[in-house]
Amino acid sequence: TEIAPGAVHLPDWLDADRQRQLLEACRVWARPPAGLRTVRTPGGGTMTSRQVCLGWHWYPYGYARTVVDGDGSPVKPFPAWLADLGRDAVTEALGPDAAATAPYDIALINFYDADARMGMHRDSDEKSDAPVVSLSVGDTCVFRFGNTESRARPYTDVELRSGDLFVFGGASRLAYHGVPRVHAGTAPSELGLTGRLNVTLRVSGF
Ligand code: MD5
Ligand code: FE
Repeated sequence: TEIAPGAVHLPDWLDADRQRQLLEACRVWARPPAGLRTVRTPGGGTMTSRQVCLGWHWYPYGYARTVVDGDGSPVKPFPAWLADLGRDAVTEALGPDAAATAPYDIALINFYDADARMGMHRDSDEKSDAPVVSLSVGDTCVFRFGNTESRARPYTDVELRSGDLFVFGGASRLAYHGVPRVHAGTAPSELGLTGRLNVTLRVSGF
């Protein structure tokens, strides 16, 4: 389903086995060093999702090769199979021309518990304008897709469920977006996950 130009939602894109595999990989990546951390913003705020990065480390607001705002460790490597997954996702959602970018080399992985939210923001710290690939596992959330002008209306609320793929390219790449709520207890029970996991794949352009 095209939600806006360049913004395509493919429900149930990862089958149960691939959701389990992605979750298991995230559990390993979450371990220290350079594991799951709480992100603090320059204004003194705290993000309510917790994050781990692969390839490049994101901090508010830039990228580094070490966990500059955490334990200082080198960032974990970005595996080749995630680059393949990113390219396959863009090919299916937007076609081969959109997928002909530099290889995917960043993963930002956010864990949301029942109370976590993500405020309206734009992803503008990457130098490449390649589409962002979003994969969801676990609890269903409300994803708010906004406009490129401001955090305010108009926006469209979409439910993202376990296994869903969302690709944000073209005119939607710099749209404001956020996660106003997570529906606790909606994860497929066989995953054994309390909360929501979102994996975003990006091209740095660095
Ligand atoms: C999430 N994560 O559901 C979302 C999915 C993040 C983040 O926002 O920064 O980790 S990715 C949503 C996204 C990325 C790039 C562009 C747009 C949406 N967009 O144009 O709406 O945890
Ligand atoms: Fe974002």
